[in-house]
This record gives sequence, C-alpha cells and structure tokens, in this order.
Amino acid sequence: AIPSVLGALAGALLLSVLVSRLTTVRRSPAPPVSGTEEAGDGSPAGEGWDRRGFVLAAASAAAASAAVGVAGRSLNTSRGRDAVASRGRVVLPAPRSPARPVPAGAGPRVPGVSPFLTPNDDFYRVDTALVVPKVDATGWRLRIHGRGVSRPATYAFDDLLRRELIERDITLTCVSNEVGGPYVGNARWTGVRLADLLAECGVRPPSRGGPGDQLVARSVDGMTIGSPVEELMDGRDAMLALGMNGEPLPFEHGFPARMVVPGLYGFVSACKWIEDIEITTFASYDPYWVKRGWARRAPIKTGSRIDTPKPFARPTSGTVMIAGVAWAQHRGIDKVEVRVDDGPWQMAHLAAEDTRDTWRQWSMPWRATRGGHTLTVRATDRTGAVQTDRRTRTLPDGASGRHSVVVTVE
Ligand SMILES: Nc1nc2c(c(=O)[nH]1)N[C@H]1C(S)=C(S)[C@@H](COP(=O)(O)O)O[C@H]1N2
Ligand SMILES: [Mo]
Repeated sequence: AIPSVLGALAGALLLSVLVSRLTTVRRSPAPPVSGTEEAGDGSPAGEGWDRRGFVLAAASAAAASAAVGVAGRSLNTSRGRDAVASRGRVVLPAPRSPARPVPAGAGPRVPGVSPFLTPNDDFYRVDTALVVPKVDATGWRLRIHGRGVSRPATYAFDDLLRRELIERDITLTCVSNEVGGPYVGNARWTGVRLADLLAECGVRPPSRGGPGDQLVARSVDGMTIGSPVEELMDGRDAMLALGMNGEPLPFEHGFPARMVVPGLYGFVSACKWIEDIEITTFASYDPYWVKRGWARRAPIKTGSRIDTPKPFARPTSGTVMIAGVAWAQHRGIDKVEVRVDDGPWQMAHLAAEDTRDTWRQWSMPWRATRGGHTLTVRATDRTGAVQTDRRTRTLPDGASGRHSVVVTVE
C-alpha cells in the first residue's frame, strides 16, 4: 500500500497547487460579450489562471514524475543485477535421490484440468513482499541456531549445492485458499533434506528429548514462519529447496532457498528467501501470521476442486467430462466422488498416484441432460476421512467444505 499511498498524496498535493492557480481568478457571473480572454470582475491582469502558466506547470510536473519513475525503475534494476547474475550462474547438480518418474497415468488428459506439474510461471504466489526480494546468492548465508542447537552453523549457497540433494514432487497449498480456489500448485522441488541439516546441528525432535518444538524461519524481508520440529524430522521429505521444476528457484518463489514441507500449509512451513532458522518453542514465540490470528499448527485439509466444466459453463448435452484435482498431502487421496444435483455420489476415475505428497487428478464422464445442474465433488483421504461438507472460512486454519459448480446444459 505504501507506494500507492505516497503516489496518491503526491498527486493530491500537485493537484491542489495547480488548482489554486485556477481559483484565484474570480469570474464575472455572466460570460463577457466582448470576447477578451482577460475578462473578469476586475482582478489585475497576470493574476489567476494564466493558461500558459498552467500548461507549463502541468507539463513540468508530468515530466518530473516521469523522470522520477524512470530513475526509480533503473535503481530497482541495478539493485537486482547482481542477484540476477548470481541466479544465472547456478547449475543444479543431479540429485542423489531423484524423484521417481511421474507415473504415465498421472495425467488424465482431460482438456481444462490442471496439469500434474504446475509450470513455474503459472504457480500461485502468496507473500507479503511489496517488491520481490532479489537476493544475491554469493553473499547469502543461512544460519541455524537456537534451543537445543548444540552445533550452530552457517551455510553458504554453495555449501548447500554441494550436499546430497533430494528431488521430490510436492503439492503446496495456501491456507487462504477458498474452497475451489487457485492457491494450490504442484512442483518438482530439489533441495537439501531439512532433517539432515537439523541433525547435523544437533537438533533433536521433542519425541527424542529435544527442548525446542518450534522451528522459526526468518526471511530476508522479515517474514517469520513457525513449523513443528517433530513433523520436520518425522521422515517426511521436508526440505530446504534450491530448485523448482528443474531450475533454480524463481525470485518470486524464494531464490536462493526456501522451505517446502509436505502436508503443512505454506504459512506454517514454506518460508521463501529464508536466511535464518531458530529452534524455539510454540509457547515462547508467535510468528507473523499467528500474531494476526492464524493457527500455530496447520496441517493441510483434504480438498478437491472441479477444474472443468467451469462455473456457469454452457456445455451441450451428451457426454461431458467432469475433472479436477484432489489433495491430502502426506496422507494421500484414496477416492473422489462426484454428485450431480441431489443424486447419488458416483465414483470418479482417479489418475495414478505419484506420491501421497502430491495431488491427484480425477475425472468422470457425465451423461449431461438439458437444464441447470449443480456438480459437487468430495475426496476421501487414506485415513478414510471423507472431505467434510461443513463450510468454514479460511481463518484460522484453512477453509473446509465441498466445491460445487453450477452449469447449464444446452
Ligand atoms: N518470506 C515469505 N515467505 C513466505 C510467505 C511470505 O509472505 N513471505 N508466504 C507464505 C505463504 S502464506 C505461502 S502459501 C507460500 C506460497 O509460496 P509460493 O508463493 O511460492 O506459492 O509461501 C510462504 N512463504
Ligand atoms: Mo499461504
């Protein structure tokens, strides 16, 4: 908001200065018949609105603001130049532990359904950054310290690149995603297993006597994100990611490094532009979003979305493919069902599972009959829990409820 507010204030100030030049002339109640421009009620010539003066003032204001804009932009570019160069030099080594190939049947090839792997440019972005941080990897360091960290350490980017890397497909979800919303994406991440880094620094999870139960990650832009140490070290593929879909992290997604944790919403796990990891406790520190009323702990809720048909679509009667995605990271999706209007729940075809940390695509052919219809989806995760139809808001720990789409078949 700050740039917009400053801009609006500057604009208002300029406008009032310019307008004050206009209003010092008092016009006569009736238009003059003599046709002279200077006609007024007797104000001395040269005072008030002099058209040339006004145009000059306005034009120089426009020129000045354009110059400031150009200067600001070039300042911004030069600030990021070293960072861009450092990203350009990164060569991601082959991971020691590659992701298994995406199963052939993971994509149902239904037009309109989200692709199994979300391209970086289409990947949703949620953060508080007014300006995307452009970090120069050369000078970047990650520090690990805090309670129970018997061997605090600082890592440079190259230290991390030289370690054993893992590569995993993990679906990320934002707690602020409404039912049916767009803030979910699946990428192939490359990085360092976080549990290894933590163990190297002497960190033990609470279940093995560690004194800290919360890991607080800090980013270069001051964001703080708290994750449960227990889950980070319970064997899941929690990682410090350096690569996304085969390239260094895009700046928007956290270059040079970010956290990615299967099964936890981004605001309690996925710190971008990370530079500091502190082991502390949930009792002693509330990170950024928790201070604002969001939950301390937030596992991702089982969810599903209809990607096609789109809301208010007008398909023609006959066979219409209903398709979308369903996710229950780190539990896995076992079943997706679709209901037309108030009919019975019908089993959708589930595309092959990549891992339980990724979403699954699903589809169901529907013999569509003329008229308005409501399509509803629900997923069942591997714990057997059926996605609830109880609607909740996103605050404090994620929306629940089932996604419905209304269509008119013609
Ligand atoms: N530094 C920083 N990291 C952050 C955030 C942020 O605002 N600042 N937002 C978090 C939230 S709420 C989510 S959902 C994920 C989104 O990651 P993405 O933008 O790469 O999709 O980043 C997380 N990491
Ligand atoms: Mo989020």
